[in-house]
Amino acid sequence: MTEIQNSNSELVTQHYLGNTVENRPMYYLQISQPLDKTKKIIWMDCGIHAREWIAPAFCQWFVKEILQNYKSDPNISRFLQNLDLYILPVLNIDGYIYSWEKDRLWRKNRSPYMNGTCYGTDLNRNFNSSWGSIGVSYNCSSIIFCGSGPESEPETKAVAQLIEKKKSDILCYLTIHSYGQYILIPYGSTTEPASNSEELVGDKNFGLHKIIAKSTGTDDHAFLILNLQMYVAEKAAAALMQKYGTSYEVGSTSLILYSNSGSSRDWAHMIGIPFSYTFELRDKGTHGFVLPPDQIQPTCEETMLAVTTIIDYVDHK
Ligand code: ING
Ligand code: ZN
Repeated sequence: MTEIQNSNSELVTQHYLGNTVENRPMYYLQISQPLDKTKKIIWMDCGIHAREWIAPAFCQWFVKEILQNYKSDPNISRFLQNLDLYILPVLNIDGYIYSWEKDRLWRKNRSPYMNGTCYGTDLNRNFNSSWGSIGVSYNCSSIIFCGSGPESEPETKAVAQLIEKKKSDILCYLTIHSYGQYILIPYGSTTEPASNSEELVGDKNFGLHKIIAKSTGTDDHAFLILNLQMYVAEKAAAALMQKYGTSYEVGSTSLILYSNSGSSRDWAHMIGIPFSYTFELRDKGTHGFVLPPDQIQPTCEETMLAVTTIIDYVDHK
């Protein structure tokens, strides 16, 4: 990350975020052009779950693509005029390293519990969104252990503090996982539609992608709000499919999969970030977390189309 910053200093700044349980420093990259103007923010984190290796690979690919093409690609240069990109390539660094060195299928972070007799909190159950209520375990040996309280883990806290501080500028929160080929919208913790965001009111006359007005909170608006996040996700899935024919399913987490609480996606939307998505990258279970190397690049290429589609729509605000 330091190398990327040093060789692209007109565009990239590396920022410290906090330390992991095992005291490794966490950094994110800010991509801004020009560097000194305040703009709206797109946040993307990868690797909250250790074994989902294709996710950090995608964050790296994304940064590489932006740096390589921001001058020549009119699309990228246009959205960079209005938006800054904040990229956290590996959220769960300790777990990621553990999955390389000790246990390929490790998921959680590496915090010791019960006097070091069990390890790891599921960081995607540790956020302060209906924490501990559904789709979690209080047993520290479970892979969905939610921790001792909301934000009990330093990795969660580091991310939550930054997002909280910047939330009025963040238009879109993206969190990248594998696997299953889904684009998931809030909420995971309730089947109620995500309808609490004023900024998401769409107008049918503008084809639902223009964000034009403040919500009056009527049911009619709620309908439009729900469908705007869906609409953008559908566009993203369609763009992704153009590349290699890979098909993605789009929907609310609790409706199309299963319920969970304490996810970063739910939390980000709950604190007011208008667009919040979880990506579940390839595949659909043939190889699962152990995606063969020859699928890394095609997965990154197609996902790039989905993510830039979302950024484009959000930018049309
Ligand atoms: N999936 C996410 C998880 O934390 C999720 C997101 C939640 C998907 C609930 C479906 C239902 O479980 C993975 N793969 O980590
Ligand atoms: Zn995951």
